[in-house]
Amino acid sequence: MTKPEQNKPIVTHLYTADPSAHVFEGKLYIYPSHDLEHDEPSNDNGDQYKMEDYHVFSMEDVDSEVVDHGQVLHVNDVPWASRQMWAPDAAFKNGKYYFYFPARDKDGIFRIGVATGDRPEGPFTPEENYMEGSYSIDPAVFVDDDNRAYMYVGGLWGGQLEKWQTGEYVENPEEIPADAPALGPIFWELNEDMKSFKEGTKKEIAIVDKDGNPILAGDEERRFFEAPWIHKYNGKYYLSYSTGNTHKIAYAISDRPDGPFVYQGTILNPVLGWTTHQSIVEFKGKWYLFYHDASLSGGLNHQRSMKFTEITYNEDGTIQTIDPYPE
Ligand code: FUB
Repeated sequence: MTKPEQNKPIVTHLYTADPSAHVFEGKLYIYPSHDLEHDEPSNDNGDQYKMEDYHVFSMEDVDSEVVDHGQVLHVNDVPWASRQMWAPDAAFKNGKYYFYFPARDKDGIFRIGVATGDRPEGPFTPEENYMEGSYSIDPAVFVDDDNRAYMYVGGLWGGQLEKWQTGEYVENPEEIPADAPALGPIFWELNEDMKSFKEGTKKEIAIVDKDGNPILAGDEERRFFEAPWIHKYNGKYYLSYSTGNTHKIAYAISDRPDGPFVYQGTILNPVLGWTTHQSIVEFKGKWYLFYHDASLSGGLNHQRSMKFTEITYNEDGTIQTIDPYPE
């Protein structure tokens, strides 16, 4: 057990990444990826992220011990999955907890799976098949104030999002021109069962600038790459995401859960390590950013550690940019 400190790894006995934090039953629950230790080479396809299972963590308060609830799901428990259990999320609705996770199916295509449990810390029982129609990575599920639930997914490169532009999987798609709109995350409303998509709700989320023009594919400082996350603040929907190869956590705001979202700026400056991935949660009247970096492993991209820090809103609802390494 570890006592957490802001901007420091909060778990040191395992490598953890992509933390999705939620408040359930008055406690903070964190659903991260579990990075494995190995020294195989890295590539742009993300083959170095070879994760096989998930642990769930909880905190009674931001300065109380982080409890590891142990392994809640292993790839061998999931009939349709073959490898690479990447960034997960969880949701609560109608008395049940749902654990969402991406993994490659037996054909090597990333899909989104769901597992159900009665407790936030699991155990979770996976469905036989992946969610019908699902693809790509980094599921984030947002249950709105009116109890409607939405899923956002997507990641470029290893996350395969660009392979689905035609609606079908294309192994070697044409490169998207730099002056074309960037790909956005994919949105669906979930059915009441929380395991399937509501027909006719699928949509690519648009991220636009303040004049309403789409952020372009060549605008790598601002365009969506992976790690979509939605939170709601003062009635507005905030979409945060990683810009990937420019290593920022950026955000955009909308009046609607399905956008368009207007780009605002950077929440988190680049961290040590190639990837960056966040969640944002309100807990006991304060707002926190959960994120990861590779400092505990001395900079190994695939051996990351989750951290958190408080975030500050300006009066106009914008978020102050965070330096991950304050003096
Ligand atoms: O952890 C594997 C992948 O790295 C995640 O799915 C991405 O968001 C990136 O953090």
